[in-house]
Amino acid sequence: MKINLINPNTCIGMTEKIASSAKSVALATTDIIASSPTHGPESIESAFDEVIASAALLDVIRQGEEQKVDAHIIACFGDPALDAAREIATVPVIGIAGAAFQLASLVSYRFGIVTTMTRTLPASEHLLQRYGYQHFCSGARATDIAVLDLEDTSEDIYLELKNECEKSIQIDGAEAIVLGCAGMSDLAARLAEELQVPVIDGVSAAVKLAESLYQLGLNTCKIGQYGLPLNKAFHGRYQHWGSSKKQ
Ligand code: 5HY
Repeated sequence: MKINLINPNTCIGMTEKIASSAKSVALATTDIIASSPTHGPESIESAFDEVIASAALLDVIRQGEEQKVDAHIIACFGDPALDAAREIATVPVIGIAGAAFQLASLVSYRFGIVTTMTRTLPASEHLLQRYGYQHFCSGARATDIAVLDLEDTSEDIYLELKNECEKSIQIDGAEAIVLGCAGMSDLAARLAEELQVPVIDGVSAAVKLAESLYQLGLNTCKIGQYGLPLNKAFHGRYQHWGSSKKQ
C-alpha cells in the first residue's frame, strides 16, 4: 500500500525524521511517501499556526489523491484539518493524536500526554474531549521544549522530556505515555526502554492503523459527515473540490 505521510509544518528536518520513524515500523509492502507543504509555519504551536498550516496541508492531501495513495496520515499532534481532509479524501485519513490515544488505551488503564509548549495543553484537552478519551487520560504535561528544539538531538532535550514523562508516571499515575509531538517520534523507543511503560509515538501508531484499515478493506464512510464538500466556486487560489449532488 501507499501512505501519504504529511508533516503539516514546513520543517524539512522534521519531515525526514517522521519518514524514518514511519518506515521503521511499516510493512515491507508499505510505501511511505513523506512530504510537507511548501508554505506555512515551520512549526505548529498555536491556533493561528494551525489554521494557516491547514489550508496548505489540504493541498498535500489533494496531491496524495492524485498519486492514488491508499491512506493519508496527518503527522501533527493537533490533528489539524482532519475533518476537512476526510471530506476531500477518497481513502482513510488518520491523525496522529487520535491514533496514539487509541493504541494507548489498549495497553494502559490511564495514559499521560507529554507535549511541547505549555500553551498547547488546551489543544490536548480539546483532542481528548473530542475523541472521548478524557477518562483514559491521567493528564497532560508540557516540557516547554519548542517544536523546533526537538531537532536538536542533544542529551539535554532528551532528559527534559524524560523528566516530564517520569512525573507523569509517578505523580499523575500514567501507565503509558503518549508523546505530544511528531518531532518526538525518534525518542519513543529509548523512553519506553528506560521508563518501563509503553511509550506511544502517534506517527508509528498511525502507520499501523492505516495498514490495518487497508488490510481489512475499511474506508471512510463518504455518506454524511465526510461526504465531498458541496460544489461551488472558490475565488483565488483554491479550485473547487466537491460533489455536484446535495448530500
Ligand atoms: C506537532 N506541532 O506534532 C505539533 C506539536 C505541538 O509542528 N508538530 C508541530 O507542539 O503541538
